[in-house]
Amino acid sequence: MSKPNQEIHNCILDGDAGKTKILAEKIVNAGSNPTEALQPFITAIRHAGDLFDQGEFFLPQLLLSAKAMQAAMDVMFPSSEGKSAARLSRGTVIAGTIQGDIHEIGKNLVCALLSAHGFQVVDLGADVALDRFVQETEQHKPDFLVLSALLTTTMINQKHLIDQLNDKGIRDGVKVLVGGAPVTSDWAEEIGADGYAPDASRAVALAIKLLDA
Ligand code: B12
Repeated sequence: MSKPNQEIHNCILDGDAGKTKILAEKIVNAGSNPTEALQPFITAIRHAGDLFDQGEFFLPQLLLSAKAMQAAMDVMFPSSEGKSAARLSRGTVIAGTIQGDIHEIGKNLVCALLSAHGFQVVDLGADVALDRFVQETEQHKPDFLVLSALLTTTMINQKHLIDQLNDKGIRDGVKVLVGGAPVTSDWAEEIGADGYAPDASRAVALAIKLLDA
């Protein structure tokens, strides 16, 4: 691992949001592509998850690492609210992490990239109740629903939501994209989603492809 990447890794694992922010600012000021430059941060936060899994990291440490990760994202992908209103919207998106699940770093990244590519994104946040997704879909009729799940126990709520959209007769009016670490293309097919992508860049490519289809 090169030195700057090692520094990033250490800052995330130490949960040092202040230092992580400074590193992210340096990257932005150097004019690097933020999507590519974020990769070592993603590797580091996943490593924190592995350490947690192995019992070498406890929840408060994981939480600090997550805060440091979010600090980097805030610098590298500043909110594009307002900016997107000024330009032609490519399509409308309602996004959120599914009920029962508080992970939102990946979802935030997907939202940031969609927004950067001209989609108008309404981010409902994390642990979003299924009823809320249904209400927002009925009211705003978005082109896409972007549903994130990071827990094997909450993935099932992606299916429950699609079932509810079907019951309400509004499923055909919206394209449902699913993702998150435990989600696969097989799962997407099994629950009747319109698509799955393994990362934020491919989520954008998928949304563009589906709009053009
Ligand atoms: C950070 C983190 C946390 C943070 C979250 C902070 C936050 N604000 O988001 C905190 C500390 C709060 C946390 C809590 C918990 N966590 Co946690 N956490 C993680 C960790 C380390 C990283 C997740 C992350 O941010 N990854 C980086 C982002 C960039 O990647 P991503 O989320 O996968 O997103 C990318 C893609 O998946 C995709 N994507 C994401 N969403 C979508 C949506 C669509 C539509 C598309 C197309 C694509 C897409 O694009 C993203 C960008 O490229 C993972 C480990 C891991 N390997 O994933 C564990 C992990 C997910 N957590 C885990 C667990 C168990 C928990 C807790 C239950 C712990 C506990 N005992 O309380 C709680 C959850 C409580 C709850 N009800 O939700 C387990 C899950 C195990 C399982 N089988 O389900 C993991 C895998 C850790 C582990 N190895 O044990 N966690």
